[in-house]
Amino acid sequence: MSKVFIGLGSNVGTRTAYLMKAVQALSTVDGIQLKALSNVYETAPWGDTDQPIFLNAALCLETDILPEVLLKIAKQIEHDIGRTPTHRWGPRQIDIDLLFYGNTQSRTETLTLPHPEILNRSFVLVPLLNILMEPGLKRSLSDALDKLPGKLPILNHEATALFRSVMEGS
Ligand code: PH2
Ligand code: MG
Ligand code: MG
Repeated sequence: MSKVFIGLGSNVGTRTAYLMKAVQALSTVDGIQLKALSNVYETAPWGDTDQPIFLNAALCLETDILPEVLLKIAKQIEHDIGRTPTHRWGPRQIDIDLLFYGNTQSRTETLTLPHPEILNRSFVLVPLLNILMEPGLKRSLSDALDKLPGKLPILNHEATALFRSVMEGS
């Protein structure tokens, strides 16, 4: 089994509900076991800054499903939840990104692992640091976070409680 870390984001509509739907959908895929859910944060839009504030979170799962297949599953879930296409870095109902897939390092046309932008984005680093257990990696990600400019993600208590309730009874 590989340990996989996934980043979630939403900045359109019922943001918390979209994040929860993504967790629900991923965790009910055959061969996926949900292991951990991060807190949920309000984050300033990055890239295209002229768009609504995001909610971002991260999760950890275990699976034997291969990375490219998992990516397809994630894209299908985005579609099923109702993601409508916009421009690059534009607003979205739900974004499901593969951050780490075990220790896999790979680069294909569709997928780069680990995700190439992890160290540049506080909206990825902060939730990821919530659920990462590996001390060496935690330290390098914290160091990267310390060097980033801009506002830090802000914990959203209400969204976090709702989001984490998806794991109860599973
Ligand atoms: N996703 C993007 C572009 N910009 N900004 C924040 N704060 N959070 C995101 O998830 C995000 C973004 C493209 O994936
Ligand atoms: Mg993304
Ligand atoms: Mg994406």
